[in-house]
This record gives sequence, C-alpha cells and structure tokens, in this order.
Amino acid sequence: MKRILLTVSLGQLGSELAAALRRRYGTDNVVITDIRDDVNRELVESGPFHLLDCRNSTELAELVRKHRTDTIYHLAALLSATAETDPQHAWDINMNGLVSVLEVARETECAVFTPSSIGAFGPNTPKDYTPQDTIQRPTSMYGVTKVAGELLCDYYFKRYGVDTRGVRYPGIISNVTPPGGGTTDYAVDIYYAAVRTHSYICFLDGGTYLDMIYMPDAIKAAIDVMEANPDRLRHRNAFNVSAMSFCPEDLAAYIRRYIPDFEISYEIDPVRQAIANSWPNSLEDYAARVEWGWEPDYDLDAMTREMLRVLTERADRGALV
Ligand code: AKB
Repeated sequence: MKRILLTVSLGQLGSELAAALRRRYGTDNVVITDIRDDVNRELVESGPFHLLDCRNSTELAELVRKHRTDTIYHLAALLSATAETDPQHAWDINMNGLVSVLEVARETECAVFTPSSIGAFGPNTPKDYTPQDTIQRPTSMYGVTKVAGELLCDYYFKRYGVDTRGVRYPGIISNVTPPGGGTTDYAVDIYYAAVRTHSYICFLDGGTYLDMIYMPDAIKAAIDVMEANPDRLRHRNAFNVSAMSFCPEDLAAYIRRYIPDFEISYEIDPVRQAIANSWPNSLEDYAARVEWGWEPDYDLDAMTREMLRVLTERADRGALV
C-alpha cells in the first residue's frame, strides 16, 4: 500500500485528487498539506492534514519521515495567467517548491508525481496533434517553469534514481473547487454561468482551440502513471494526455444542446489570449497510451451532460455558490 503526501491539496486538482487517493489507499495513508486551512474544512478535518509551505524542505522532510511517506504528489504551482502578473514570484513558487520536493525525495527515497502542462509548449511547437517529443520554447513564465520542471525531474531520475513521473495536463474542467489564475479557466466558468444566467462573457476569442480534460480523467491519469510498471516507461516527465480539444464556440454549441437559449459573447483579455495563442490546439498522446494504458473516459458531450447535471442539481438546492 502506498503512503502518500500531497502538496496544495485544497486547490482545484488537489481537493479531488486527495479524496480519490484516500478512497484508493486509505485515509491514514494519504497526508494532505496546504499553505492554508481556511477553505474546504470538510477535507481538512477528514484525515491527516498539515499546514506546509513546500519550499521549506526541513518541514517537508520531517513530515515525510513522520508519516513514512513513499510517494509525494507535488501540485503547488501558480497557473499561467497569475504567473504573468508576478513572474519572479511564479519562478519562486513553481521552481523552489519543486527543488525542495525533489531534494527531500532524494534523501528519503520517495517517488514524485509533478504535473506539467500544455503550457510547456510554445508558438514554435507544432499546433495540431502536438507530438510527445517536440519543440518546447514557451513564452510564458508558467511555461518556462513547466519545461524547467520537466527537465529537473528527468535529471533527478537519471542522476539520483528518484522515481519521478508526470503528465502534461490540458485545461482541467471540474465542479468541486474552482480553478484560479489559469488561461483555460473559461471552460469551467462557462458551465456555472450557463446554469446561473444562461449567458457567458468569454475572455478568450470564439475560435481559440485548446486541449481539455474532465476531472475524473485527470485524476485517473495521476494515479495510473504512478502505478505504471517502470519497465514499460520510456518517457517520464512528462506524458502528453489528451481527452478533447474545443474552442469557446464549440463549447457553447454543446451547452445549447441542454440549455437552448444559452448565449455567449466575448470580451477578450489580451494577456490570456496571447498565452492561449502560444499553446497547442490539440495534443497527441500515443506514448501515454502505449507505455501505461492511458485512455480518457469523457468526451465533450459526456462531460457537458455531467457538468450541467451536477451544477443544476446544486442550483436547485440553492447551493451553487
Ligand atoms: C492554465 O490555464 O494555466 C492551466 C494549464 C493548462 O496548465 N489550466
């Protein structure tokens, strides 16, 4: 049985990954941490929780030893749009957090999962069906930290034998904890707005294609890549994973299948539009499929049906905040 420690467990991905890991490996075997404890009190109180700034390697190492952790899921990172507002701070959080985790993992022989992103690609990358191994020259600070993180994780594997693995996440769509500061966040916001007001003002242009994934598939990828047989892994940091590619116009059309009077309009945010324009339209994820059996369960229609069902039920109970 794995013994896991998770950094930033109260964010969009962390909150649902924490719950899934606890269901799979047992609550006491999954220690969750975050820099704050004033949100999602239910999760904080549901099992072992510690306040932790993961850049503090002394405290991190103490926790790893105390809980006899063998795997660290390291999620702490500023996302693309937030990172552009303070690039130096983004470098500090995204890189110094990762260095601290890798050093502790090296000392304590932990495996490490670190998410990379479609943000690790740039304007010179082939845009459609972006291959696993290709040009990575991102132009955002987020992307710079993601490429540096991928290389550093591979280095720790080759140089020190640390079992580092990761996936390049597309935009993650979910309905439990809202995302914050990402370029792909529109694809979450739009569902909440559709249920609340039947209309949405989108900050990306109508024809902007990006890869996306529904949360249950994002969680499945994080668990499956860490459970994969290491003998089959030719790649490690990080695997392309893809589930669907769409633009805001496409998404609006799918929402109209269920909310026929839904309307979308556009007020473009130049910063997020520039980031989105520099990212691929869609990823090719053959390596993940062959090396550890990746296959998504949700396409755009299945995800839209479920997002609208969950959010409508919540709205009917007066609980859509
Ligand atoms: C972002 O938009 O910054 C993230 C990502 C694609 O990594 N959701």
